[in-house]
Amino acid sequence: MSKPVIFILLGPNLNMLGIREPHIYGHETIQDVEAMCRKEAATHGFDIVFEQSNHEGDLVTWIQEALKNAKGLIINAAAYTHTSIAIYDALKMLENTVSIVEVHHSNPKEREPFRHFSYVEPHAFAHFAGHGARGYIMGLEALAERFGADK
Ligand code: CA2
Repeated sequence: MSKPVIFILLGPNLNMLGIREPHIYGHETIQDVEAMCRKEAATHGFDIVFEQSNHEGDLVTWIQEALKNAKGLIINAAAYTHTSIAIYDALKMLENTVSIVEVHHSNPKEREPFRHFSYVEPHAFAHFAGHGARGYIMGLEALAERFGADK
């Protein structure tokens, strides 16, 4: 039987992880994050698609692809979390089909007021914020637990 596919999508500026502002976003680079996710995914028998883009449309396209191919989707939409109706609409299409987890390295709710609202939040069954790169691992664990409960 084929392995469940999990999309892990990262939004704008997260390609700079580990290079700038490590006190906010942690010391791991995006390559480190991908390697951590691949290792964790393997322990749960998941295949992962790991993507980062600085462009809103790329994220929308990958969310649409997840509808065809994925069982779970972990998303850190970065600044688009707080602005993107396009991402809100795309995630809405996954409702009842793909399980969504929202991840943030920092905790946006404890930062500037403009970060307090999330267009991703209503679509996600689990949220991990303020745990740095470990948030993605927590997301994979949450998906594994959810799918285990499906059996
Ligand atoms: O805490 C998070 O993960 C955020 O999604 C990060 C976004 C921010 O707009 C959200 O409010 C919270 C910003 C991503 C910026 O990424 C950088 C990474 C390294 C260095 C500089 C920026």
